[in-house]
Amino acid sequence: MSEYKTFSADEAMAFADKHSELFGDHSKLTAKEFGDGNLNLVFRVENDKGTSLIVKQALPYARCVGESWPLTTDRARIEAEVLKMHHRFCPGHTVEVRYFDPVACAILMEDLKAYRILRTELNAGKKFNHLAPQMAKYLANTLFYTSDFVLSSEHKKAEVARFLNPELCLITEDLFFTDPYCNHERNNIEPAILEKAKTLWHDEALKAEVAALKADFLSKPQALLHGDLHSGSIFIDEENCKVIDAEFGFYGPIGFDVGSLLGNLLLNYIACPGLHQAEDAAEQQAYLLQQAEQLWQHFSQTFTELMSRETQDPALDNSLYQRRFLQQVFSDAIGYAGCELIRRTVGLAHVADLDSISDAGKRADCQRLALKLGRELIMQRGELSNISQLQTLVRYQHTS
Ligand code: SR1
Ligand code: MG
Repeated sequence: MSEYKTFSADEAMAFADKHSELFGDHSKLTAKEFGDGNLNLVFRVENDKGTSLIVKQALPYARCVGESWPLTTDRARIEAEVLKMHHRFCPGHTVEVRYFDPVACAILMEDLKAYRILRTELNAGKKFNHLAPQMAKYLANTLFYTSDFVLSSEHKKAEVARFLNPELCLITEDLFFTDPYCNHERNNIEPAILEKAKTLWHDEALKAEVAALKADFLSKPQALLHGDLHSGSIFIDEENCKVIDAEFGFYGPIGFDVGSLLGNLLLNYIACPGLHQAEDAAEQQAYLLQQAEQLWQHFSQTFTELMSRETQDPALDNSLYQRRFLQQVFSDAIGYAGCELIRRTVGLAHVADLDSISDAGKRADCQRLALKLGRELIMQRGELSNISQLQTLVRYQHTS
C-alpha cells in the first residue's frame, strides 16, 4: 500500500502527468516548486508549449514555522472539497480542481499563471473595477447555496461534519481572537508600536467584543466558508478574479468570509500613505473605499434576491427574518474585518501591505492606525447600520 511522501519536483511532474490528459508528450515536461505561502508545497508542471497545471501538496507541518508545528495533511481534502463545492456554485470565480489524491494529500488544479496575486497588485497601486462585483457574486453564491436556506436539515448536518477542520480552525481561533490580546510568544510586534499593542492586552471592553466574535466563529455554522479570504487568496487579471487556497474552509459565520475580504481592502487603504506618493495614495484610498462599498452592496443585493427566490425551508422564507439575518451578517463582517486589521498588525502572520512600507516612521503610523481602526470596527459593529456609515468611520480615523 502506498503512503504519504513529500513530492520532489520530478514526483510532482509524474503525478500531474498521470492524472491529466492535458500534456500529451510527457518527455517534454518540467516542474518547479515556487510556493511562498505559509503552509504547503506548490509546483508548476509545464510542457514545452506552455500548457501548465499546479500541484499543491500539504506538508505535515506549517511551512512558515517548520517541523516543530505539525499540521494535519487532511487539510488538502478540505481544500479540494471546498473548492469543488464553491466551483459548483460560482465556477467563474473559483479555481478549478482537476484531481485530488487523498494518500499524497495533493491537488492537481488549474494554473492561473496569466493572473496576478491581488495583494501584490493593490500594493503596486493597481485598480480593478471588476474586483468588488465579482467577489460579491462569489461570496453570495457560495455562502447562500451551502446554507440552511437551501440545504435540508439532515444534509446540512452531514456537510458540517464533513468539513469540521478542527486543526486549521484552531489556528484561526488562536491567531485571530486570542494571541493579539495577550503577550503571546507567537506575536510579531515591531518595537515602535509595542506600547500601543500592549493596550490591547488590557482593554477589557474590546476583549469582551472579541470574545463574542470568537464564540460565533466557534458555534455559528451558517455556511461553507472559504475560511481565509485575504487578498493573497485571490488571483486577478484585467477582466476576472478567481479564488484559491481554501484549506481553512469549514461551516462558520457568513460574516467571517465577507469581513476577511473587507478587512484586507481596509488594510491596503491604511497602508496607502506608506506605499504611495500623497496624490496617488488619496486616489487609491478612494478606489478602495468604493470597492468596499460595492462589495457589500452587490453581496447584500444578490444574497437578498437568492433568499427571496430560492429559500427551501418554509420557516426561513420570511422577508422580515431575512432582512434581520443580513443586518447581522453586516455587523459580524465589520467585527471580523476589525479582527483582521489587528491580527495582521501584531499577530504571527503579517501582510506585505504594511510590512513592505520602507519608511519606519510611516510604517509605525500605519500600524497604529490599523490597531485603532480595528478596535473601532469591533466596538461599533452593532451601531453601524449601512456601508456608508462604515466609509465615514474609516475616513475620519486618525492616529492619536
Ligand atoms: C500558520 S498559518 C498563518 C496564516 O496563514 C494563512 O494564510 C492564514 O491566514 C493563517 O492565519
Ligand atoms: Mg493560504
